[in-house]
Amino acid sequence: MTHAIKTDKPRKKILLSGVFGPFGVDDQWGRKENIMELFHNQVTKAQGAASFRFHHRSFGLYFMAANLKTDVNVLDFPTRDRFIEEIKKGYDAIGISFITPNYIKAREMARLIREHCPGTEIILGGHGAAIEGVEELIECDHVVKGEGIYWMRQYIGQNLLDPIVHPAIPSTEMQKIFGVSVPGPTSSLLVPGVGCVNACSFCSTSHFFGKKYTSYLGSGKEIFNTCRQIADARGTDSFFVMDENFLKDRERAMELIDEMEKHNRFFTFHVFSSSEAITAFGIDNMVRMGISFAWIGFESKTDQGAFEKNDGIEPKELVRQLRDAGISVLGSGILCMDHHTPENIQEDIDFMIGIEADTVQFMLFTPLPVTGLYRRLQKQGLIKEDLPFEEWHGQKMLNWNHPAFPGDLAEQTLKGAFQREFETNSSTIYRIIETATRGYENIRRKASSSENFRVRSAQIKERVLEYATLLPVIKANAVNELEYNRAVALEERVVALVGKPDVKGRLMRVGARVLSSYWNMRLKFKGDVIQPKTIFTEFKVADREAGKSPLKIFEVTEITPMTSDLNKAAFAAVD
Ligand code: B12
Ligand code: SF4
Repeated sequence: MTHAIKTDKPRKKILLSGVFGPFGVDDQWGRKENIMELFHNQVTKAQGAASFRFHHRSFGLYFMAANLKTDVNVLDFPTRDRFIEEIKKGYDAIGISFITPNYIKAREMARLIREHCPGTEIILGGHGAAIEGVEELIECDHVVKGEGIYWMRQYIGQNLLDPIVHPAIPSTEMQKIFGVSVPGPTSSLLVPGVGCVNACSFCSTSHFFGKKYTSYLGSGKEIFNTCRQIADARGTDSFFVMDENFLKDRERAMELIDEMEKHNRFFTFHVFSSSEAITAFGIDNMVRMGISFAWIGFESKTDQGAFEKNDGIEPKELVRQLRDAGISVLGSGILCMDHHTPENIQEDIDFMIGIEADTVQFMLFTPLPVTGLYRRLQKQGLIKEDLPFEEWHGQKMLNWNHPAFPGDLAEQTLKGAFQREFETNSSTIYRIIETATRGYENIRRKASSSENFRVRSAQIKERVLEYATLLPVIKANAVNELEYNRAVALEERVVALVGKPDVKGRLMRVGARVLSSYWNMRLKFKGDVIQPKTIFTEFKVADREAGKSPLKIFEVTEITPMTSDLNKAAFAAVD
């Protein structure tokens, strides 16, 4: 079913598409747990109206499109009908990006392409491409198991060493809490690279990218220059960094701080990073870098030996120090690992609750194709080979036979963990305001030590003022008396710190109350499913040459040579 890559073809017209919606509903193509939202899917899902409701684009598609010198259209969040309409326009090749739980949608899309446009080549990419034997299971011409930009360049016959360009795109399309939109432009996306060298056995991204890191932005200077251009184009200095372990490359991170200090331009960042990388980098440096949010995998207390990254680290203390510095923490924990039983699992749930992060992600231990965990459980004959891939999303049932968690016990345990975390630690938004308040109380004392700390102190104060608008809404929607009392006390603390709200602040509070009442009605009568809007973007070579790109794209100033084996491996991924 597959053909070899040809590199000598003239320019091709290409469509890159994400899978079709609706998302997060039970139908023949998907499941209601498979929500197209990061927080509501797997983090704040138990928090009702207080849950964070954010939509993220399929970033990889825009990245590839921006880096190809050929006409590429990107179709994000289509409906099935919209996808059919688009493919009928005629393309030389259509790339489908999908993850494992969306396998059946990708298969249907490939079938539709063969039915409506038999001459079009089909390229499968994204994490779903790692499914064993996918080339036989889904109609296709190429399967890209790994990094996509260099593969696509080779596919269209483009020079692989052309500079990498970074598109200026928002990290989120919709960003609401209690039905209230977060004011101002949403943070911009920054993709410094893909993959992680730590290779934790369950980790899809590390294994998919060959347990290596492929950088697109290889130096702190490149990151700074890219940020500066994107920030000027989008009007926000805040970035969501899509990099599995951003602080792992300490040298690059330190150089970024130097560049910001040298140019007096102080961006802020939301990052993913592991405990050992954070500890090596240091919390003071995180403040200097402007990190306001860190996603950390603490995974498990009772199986610490399995995660070298957490060796010798005291999670609760690390979280306390980060929050004291105004850095919100998302702690991630895994449930239903091999050694868990209904009796001992509570110790890990209590551990994750006890670290007192701003928010917690609980995930079921889910072996996904290509990971070490998958291979181990496969050898042991434990993978549920007959469980449809739609169920392989880690938020309901286990995709492997765990003797201690039969039936729906895993699901019940997961639900209970989220609920207990919420009731014990209160809503995530309450905690984020508390972190900002704590951070400002502490960092302002260092404000006179350098220009960087002065700016960071002012930025954290801004956050306190902005988020505190939601305190009356938090009180009105408190999950229990504990949260109500905490919100009252925090409001007093905020007033003592930054003063009473001015007229604008008071009006914003009234507005937030009105919007949240409307939001509660919406949830009650219409349910909580929100579909992302279809986004269609044309990247035309002629437009780009005339400086009229639909999205501003920026050439990274220095080219990162394509030296890693991983990049080379990407080209060997067909046939
Ligand atoms: C952003 C994100 C989301 C967004 C989705 C946005 C969207 N529009 O699809 C949200 C938050 C909604 C989301 C939800 C879910 N996600 Co998600 N998500 C991510 C995340 C954090 C980043 C993806 C990203 O943009 N990376 C940066 C870009 C540049 O990389 P990339 O997408 O991998 O693309 C590169 C290559 O894969 C390749 N490529 C990708 N597509 C294509 C297509 C073609 C044609 C080609 C040639 C190449 C190619 O080229 C790109 C450049 O190198 C990843 C983890 C990660 N760090 O990657 C998880 C991840 C992709 N998600 C995952 C999962 C499981 C889910 C959920 C089921 C929730 C969950 N339980 O975790 C839901 C499913 C939602 C749904 N209905 O589909 C898994 C997939 C596992 C797997 N093996 O399939 C990942 C890997 C997380 C993990 N470690 O488990 N997710
Ligand atoms: S540290 Fe995080 S990103 Fe890196 S391999 Fe482990 S789980 Fe994956």
